[in-house]
Amino acid sequence: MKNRIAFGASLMCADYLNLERDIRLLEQNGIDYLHFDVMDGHFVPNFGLNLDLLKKAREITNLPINVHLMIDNAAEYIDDYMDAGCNSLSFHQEPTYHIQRLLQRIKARGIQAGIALNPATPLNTLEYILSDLDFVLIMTVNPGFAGQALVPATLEKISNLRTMLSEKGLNIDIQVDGNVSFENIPKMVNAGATMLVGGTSSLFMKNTALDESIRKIFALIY
Ligand code: S6P
Ligand code: MG
Repeated sequence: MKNRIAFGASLMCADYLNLERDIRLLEQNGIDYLHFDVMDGHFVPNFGLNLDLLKKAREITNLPINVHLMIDNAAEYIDDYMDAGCNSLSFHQEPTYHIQRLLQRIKARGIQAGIALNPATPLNTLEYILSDLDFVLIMTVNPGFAGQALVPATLEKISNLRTMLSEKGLNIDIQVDGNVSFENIPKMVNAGATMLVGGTSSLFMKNTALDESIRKIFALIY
C-alpha cells in the first residue's frame, strides 16, 4: 500500500439486501479492500455492522477486510474481530485507556494495527506510538453516519500528519474516512492520504452503477 493509493469500500454504504452481489462487483472492478464499520450506539450515536456479518463476509471473499471499531471498549472485543478474520483493525483513541497495549495485541496476531482519530483529536496523541502503528485513520467527518460533509480542518490535519511522519522518516499509511467525494479525493491525496474509504460520496451513489463509480474514482487516483 505504500507506493499507491488503496481504495476501500465502506460496507455499511452497500446494499444490505444485496450484499454478496455488491461484494462481487467490488472484487471484479478492482476495489482494494472492504471497510467494515462497527458502532456501539454509545461511542457513536448509531449502530453498525456486527461480528456475525464479518464472519459471513470472510467466508465469501478474499478481499482484505479493514475493521473500524467505533466502540467504547475495544479491548474487550478486538480478539473476536481478529478471530473472525480481519486483515487490519483500527480502534479509536478517544475512549481507550491502554492504546499501546492494544496495538501490540493486534500486531502480535500479524494483523495491521491502526488508531482512529476524531476530527477534534490532536495529532500529538500519536507522538509516542508511531513505531507501533501500521496506519492512522483520520476521520474527516464525525464518526457515526454516512452522507455527512467534510470537516474542513481535517485536510490540514492530513498534511500535518504526513509532514510529521516524513520528518521522522516513517512511511505509515494515512487512511481517510468520511465524505471521500470526487471533489475531495484529490485534496486528500495531495495532503498525503494513502488509504481512502469510499462511501455514499463517490462509490455507492444513487443512480450510478458500482462499476461506473469505480471507473471514475480510479481515473482520479491512478
Ligand atoms: C461512519 C463510518 C464511515 C462511513 C463513511 C461513509 O462514520 O466510519 O466509514 O461509512 O464515511 O462515507 P460517506 O461518503 O457517506 O461520507
Ligand atoms: Mg469507518
